[in-house]
Amino acid sequence: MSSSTAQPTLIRNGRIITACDDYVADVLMSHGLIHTIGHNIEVGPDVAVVDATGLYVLPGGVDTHVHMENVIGPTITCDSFASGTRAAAFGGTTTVVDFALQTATDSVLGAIARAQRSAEPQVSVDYSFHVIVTHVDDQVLKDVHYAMQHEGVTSFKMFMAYPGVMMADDAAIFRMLRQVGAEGGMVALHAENGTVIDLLIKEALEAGHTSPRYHAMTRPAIMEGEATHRGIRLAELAQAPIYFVHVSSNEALKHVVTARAEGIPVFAETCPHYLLFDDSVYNTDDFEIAKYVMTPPLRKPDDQKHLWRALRYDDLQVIATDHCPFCMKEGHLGYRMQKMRGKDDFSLIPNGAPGIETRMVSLFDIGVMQGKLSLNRFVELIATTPAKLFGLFPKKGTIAVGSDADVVLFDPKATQTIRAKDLHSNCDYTLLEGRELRGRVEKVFLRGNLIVDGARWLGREGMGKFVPRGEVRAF
Ligand code: DUC
Ligand code: ZN
Ligand code: ZN
Repeated sequence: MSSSTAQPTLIRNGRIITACDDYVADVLMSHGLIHTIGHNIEVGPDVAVVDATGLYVLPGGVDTHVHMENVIGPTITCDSFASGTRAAAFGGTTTVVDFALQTATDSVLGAIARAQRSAEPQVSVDYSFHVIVTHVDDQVLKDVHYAMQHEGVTSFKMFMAYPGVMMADDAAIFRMLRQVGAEGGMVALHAENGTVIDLLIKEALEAGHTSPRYHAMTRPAIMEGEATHRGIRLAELAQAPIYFVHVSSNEALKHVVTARAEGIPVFAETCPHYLLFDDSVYNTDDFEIAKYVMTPPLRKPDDQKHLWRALRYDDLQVIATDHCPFCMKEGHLGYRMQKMRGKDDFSLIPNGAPGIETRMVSLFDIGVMQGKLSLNRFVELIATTPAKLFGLFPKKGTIAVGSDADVVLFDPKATQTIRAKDLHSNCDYTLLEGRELRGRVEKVFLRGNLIVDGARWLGREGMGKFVPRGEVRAF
């Protein structure tokens, strides 16, 4: 099944919601693209017709922060590109941007090639990569130039945390910002003061504090704030746009807000878990809370209040999942020593949690249904702006004539109870176990191909296409 062989399909009478539109119309999809939008479109018998009365017609979600088969320290995220992208599709996401890791022995271009080899035969939604750059020299900058000009990879992630593993120093980050910004791309930063955090971890362990709650206590929000401020100043000097991944706290956010008010092109995402949960989950020594060991950790209810405000008023522009799944159960699907690796030492728990399949529905429930986000803003945050910031728009992220026919039919009246056993990730838990949510993804089209139909999987491994990306569209 390829985009050109998908049967033309007419979606009849749905309520089309984009970042700026809200109206009832028909959508004709043909040759993988949105062909026509109008009223009472007439079609012949060769066109499949889907009645979408009472349903929302949304652009396929764009999730620009996911980790499939990512080697993180001594372990690997438990979703393959196959399981992770299938889960994405069931959650209404039709484009993902994963990561290609530059290792000490690998070049930037080698990292892209390696990630491509793993992803290509397996993915069932469209995809791209940010390259994680861990060291910078003249050759790396040449490769970055080549990747941007010839490989359609226009974003790069760098870490201010994890010294000795992923952390890049300020000069390296500055060099990348200067070059990538000048060429129209984006540097995404993980902002935490890594060396101070490592000291706090060492001191906690020396004091005999081994339980997962110390993960949160050794990664204080003020160190997220410090690094965010430093990253902004580096971007300002480099005259480059900058994007902060997984903003969790007001300590970080307040620097983003100030910088934006000063006219500095600073952009930022938060993730559903920072809106759904707070740090009260860490008030126990039970190892079960290793489920919530992600970086940054969950913060206070007051931080959530600030995140919601920023989402409404555009100080945060994206909600991405940071889907970074590790199993709790030893041996689940053959995965050994994932979260259990840190049973006696919280610093060994791999950092991350699943979430790729529940982003759209959980944000519809806690955002739209609870009156915190308009429908248009919801679409903007999960599809349109991530597509713009990472060079995918208008091919992805909206419903418009000529855009890819990536379309979700969403039932706003349905309810569902989330259970890990019903989800499609390899992960053996969901943070939302037992939670009742309003809204449900009913059908998902990828370039006009129906890949999800209720509980039925109609997609195919390898049908996802690599999407060469263009320049950042920040304004
Ligand atoms: N940062 C991420 O973005 N993902 C997983 C772990 C981390 O520290
Ligand atoms: Zn990170
Ligand atoms: Zn991540």
